Amino acid sequence: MLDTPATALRFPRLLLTGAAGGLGRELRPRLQRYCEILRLSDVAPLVPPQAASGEEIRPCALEDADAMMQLLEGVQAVVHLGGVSTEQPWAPILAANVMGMVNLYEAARKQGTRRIVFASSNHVMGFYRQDEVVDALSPPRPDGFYGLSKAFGEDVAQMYWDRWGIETVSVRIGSSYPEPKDRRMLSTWLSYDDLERLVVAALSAPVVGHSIIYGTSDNSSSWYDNRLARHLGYRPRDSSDPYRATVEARQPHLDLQDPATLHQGGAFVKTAPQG
Ligand code: NAI
Ligand code: 15L
Repeated sequence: MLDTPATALRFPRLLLTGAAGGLGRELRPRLQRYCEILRLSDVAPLVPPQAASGEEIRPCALEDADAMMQLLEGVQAVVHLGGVSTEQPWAPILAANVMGMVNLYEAARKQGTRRIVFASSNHVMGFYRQDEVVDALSPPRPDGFYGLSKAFGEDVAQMYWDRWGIETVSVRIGSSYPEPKDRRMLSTWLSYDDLERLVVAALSAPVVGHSIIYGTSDNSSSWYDNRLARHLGYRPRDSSDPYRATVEARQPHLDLQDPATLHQGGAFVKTAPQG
């Protein structure tokens, strides 16, 4: 949690989807400072399950269009974390990440919601090699059904900006955990404090249209060029660098014949459940 709020921003009602998940649980207490009412939603039970002061809890499945329409009522902005977050068979990805995105944006359009922060993923770009640098204009190269669904989600965001003026920041999150777990995450790591800084920057920048930004901390090694997202004003303050020696000692040898070592998506490039 940041010592002081990153901005004076305060929405009357902000919706957080995926509130029961790893990042949702982390952002739940952090986002309360940026709104009068934080509406929390997920299909899974929240932890803790009861609403604190200034919170509303609205369980909802992303693929349920009617329920999503109700969920967006009275909401000015959304932090959309909900959905399948790993490589899975197509059916659950189709429901949560494909149908769910269209349901979210249709509801936003009809309920007058103006801005969405979409938790996209580095796996939109997973088949780029680790010796390549990508930016917001590089063509997507998804590494599986999951990455494909996030690429679709970004297209949904673009279409709703072009046709309906709903603003989105698609954040291609790297790896957001308490600390980097392996050599790859030295390049993809996003601390929780920087996650908060990035989400708040995405919510508070005056003009975003549909912007794409890579969500990482200020890591010395990186495959991402965020120069096209400078208007968001995101300044990471953490870095994977202090963890480098420990992580390298834990994983001293890399198999350069392994597609997971060569590609930005890591193990996701070879994890592809079918069906
Ligand atoms: P998570 O899997 O812990 O949380 C996702 C939440 O979405 C879960 O609580 C789940 O119950 C909910 N959900 C799944 N299907 C649903 C459905 N059909 N209807 C309603 N809710 C549903 O994932 P995590 O780590 O918290 O990530 C949050 C978001 O950020 C996800 O969209 C993920 O794809 C994205 N992301 C996360 C990264 C990370 O490093 N944690 C990296 C890149 C992207
Ligand atoms: C993601 O998109 C996943 O949601 C998360 O579980 C991590 O695996 C992350 O990417 C990553 O690439 O490390």
